[in-house]
Amino acid sequence: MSFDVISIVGLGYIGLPTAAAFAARRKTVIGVEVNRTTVDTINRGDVHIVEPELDMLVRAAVTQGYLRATTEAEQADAFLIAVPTPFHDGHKPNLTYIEAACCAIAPMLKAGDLIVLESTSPVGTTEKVAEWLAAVRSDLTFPQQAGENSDIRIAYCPERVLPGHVIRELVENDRVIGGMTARCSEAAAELYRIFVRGDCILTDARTAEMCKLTENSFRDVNIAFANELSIISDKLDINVWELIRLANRHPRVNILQPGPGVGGHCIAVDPWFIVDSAPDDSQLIRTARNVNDSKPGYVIERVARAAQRFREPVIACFGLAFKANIDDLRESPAVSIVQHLADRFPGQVIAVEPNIDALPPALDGHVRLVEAAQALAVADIIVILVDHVQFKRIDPIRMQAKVVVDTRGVLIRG
Ligand code: SAJ
Repeated sequence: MSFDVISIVGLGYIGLPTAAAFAARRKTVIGVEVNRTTVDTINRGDVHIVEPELDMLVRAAVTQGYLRATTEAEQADAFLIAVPTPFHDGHKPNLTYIEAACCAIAPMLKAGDLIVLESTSPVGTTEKVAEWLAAVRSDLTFPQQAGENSDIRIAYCPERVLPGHVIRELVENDRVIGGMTARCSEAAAELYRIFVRGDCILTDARTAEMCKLTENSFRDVNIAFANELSIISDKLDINVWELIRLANRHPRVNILQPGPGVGGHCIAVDPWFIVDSAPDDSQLIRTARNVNDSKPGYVIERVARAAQRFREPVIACFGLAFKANIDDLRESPAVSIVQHLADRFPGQVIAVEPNIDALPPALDGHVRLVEAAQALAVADIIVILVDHVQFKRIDPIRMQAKVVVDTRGVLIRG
């Protein structure tokens, strides 16, 4: 198969780096994006998201004419869907963005085209994609109708890249590729081999969908275990960081780190897709989600207890991002903790976040954003919410006279 023109639908955290990766291999890439401002930004050679090296790659791709963004789908040889899959109330997966992407590309399809879904999705979504497309294009055959001989090939291939390392991981990570038929898998593998240096491992669509959900649920359950240990250790007067370090010296134990809760748009969301598919059988996965979601409340209560010792303490919160060394505040447990503390202790909460210049709307007007030195000078209580490298460099002596609630073990782990 030859993929001369590749269309990426959704130019977000995954779609844009993927588009840039194909363009870097001198493929003509058409990015389809509903947000006009994003389209204009990319067509100027700029980027709308922060990710190391992405700006350089996009600028080169656009100026050399390999990448172009548009709001309307156009014909291509392969379509890659990378749109969000959030959940509705009650943790029900919301597939409306995927359905809209299918509606947009269906009129452009021709025999021989390949469609790959990358969005994290509940099991069975790839089959739905095939149904949505077939409903619009009765003139073409699809894998559920014609098997290996279908005009259109459809596969699922989850992204697995870690924010902050996207460009490297996009190329180096192995890819799990689940076609609706073996030919669909082969076609998708050929597409990814254009830039992927890791292995492309073939399976069926449902297994590939579940594989993505399993990876993130595994991490969530492991973090929940660490978070539960941290609460138990507080009660038993044990240092949880030392405890985990020692337990991990066992050759078959590898516990992750506790924190103030689990943030981001993947680990805190994806396990719910499994729970929704098999509610009666997902007890451990559901419990892990609840344990991690309850951790911010536990931290807030710890700070409130510490505050009882003071008349009007200044509470300095170190870190707002959802994890270390990034500027991403979305679904950040740190933001939610600071917001609750600011409600409870109005005028007394300050925040330090070296990776941003302005506070998010949820905190603006309620909290002051200050430099670390100022916070260290005025704070009575220090709450460490993110293990940014800048915080690890602070001399612990500067916190000695303060009450410190260290949710990330920064002072212990260094
Ligand atoms: N966290 C802890 N303790 C830990 C590790 C993480 O509390 O030991 C917290 C972080 O602080 C953060 C949250 O968990 O709030 C998630 O961070 P993360 O680094 O575990 O994961 P993400 O959301 O940045 O990226 C994950 C990755 N999945 C796995 O490692 C299995 C990434 O490979 C996926 O591509 C990504 O989800 C995704 O897009 O699904």
